[in-house]
Order: sequence, then structure tokens, then C-alpha cells
Amino acid sequence: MSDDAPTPVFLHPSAIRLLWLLALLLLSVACSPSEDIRVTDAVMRPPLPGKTTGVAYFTLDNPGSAPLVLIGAESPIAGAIEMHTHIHDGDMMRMRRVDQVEIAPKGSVTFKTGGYHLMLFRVHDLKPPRVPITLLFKQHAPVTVAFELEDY
Ligand SMILES: [Cu+2]
Repeated sequence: MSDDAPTPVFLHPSAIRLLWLLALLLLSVACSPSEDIRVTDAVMRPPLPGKTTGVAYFTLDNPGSAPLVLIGAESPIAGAIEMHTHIHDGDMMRMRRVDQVEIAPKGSVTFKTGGYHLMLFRVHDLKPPRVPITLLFKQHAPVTVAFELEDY
């Protein structure tokens, strides 16, 4: 047998699990938010007087080589946050909740008036000029962004 013949390696299942954990760890380091996700134009429109529902807009860039999937958002200033889009229903524009928004590699998506938006329910304790909203992703660490409070 020559010296450079590959030696068969048999790993114990627990060692394989350990390797998986290491791989996941490396993956999460490689996906640190500062490197591959950029959020710009983050603005929150506070509730109208006497109301408790606000809206938030932003642009999300995915410079990475894998699709990025936004699955929701949370914030200490809202009881709940939903992702919505607008759909045409005859002559009416209606809001519809969406479970996820996928951003293609090297792509971007803009949450804006008449399109995707974050709907914030039971808004409380707004402290200008900025509020924190955390964007939640599938297979990616959450990203907390300071949203500029728009005054009405
Ligand atoms: Cu909405």
C-alpha cells in the first residue's frame, strides 16, 4: 500500500454531531449581520392620535450569495408586528398578511407605501428620535435596526 493512499476514517455518531455543530457555528459566524445584510431608510410612522397601530418601512439589501428570507419582526415598543403587502381587489387596495419575504442573492426589497410594510400593533413607549425593531430571518441571526420616528 502506498503512503498517499487515503486512510478510511470512521466517525462515531457523537463525533459527527460535533462536526455538525462546528459547521453550524462557522456558518453563523460567516453570516454575521454586518457582512451580509444592509438595512437603509428605516422609518417608523407612529400611530395617529388616539390609535395604537403604526407602520414601518425600510430597504433590505442581501449582498450574500444565498437567498435571505425575512420571517417577521419584533420590538419592545409593539405588542405584535405583522408583515403585510397590498393587493388589488377590484378597485380596492387591501392589506394582506404575509408569512415571509424572500430577498434574492444580490437583491433587495423595499418596504414602502402601497407595498410591503411592517404593521405594528399595540404601540407604546415611543421615544423619539429612534425606536429599535428587530428583523427575524430564516437561517440567519436577527438584526436589530434603529428606525427613525417620522413625525406626523
Ligand atoms: Cu398593513
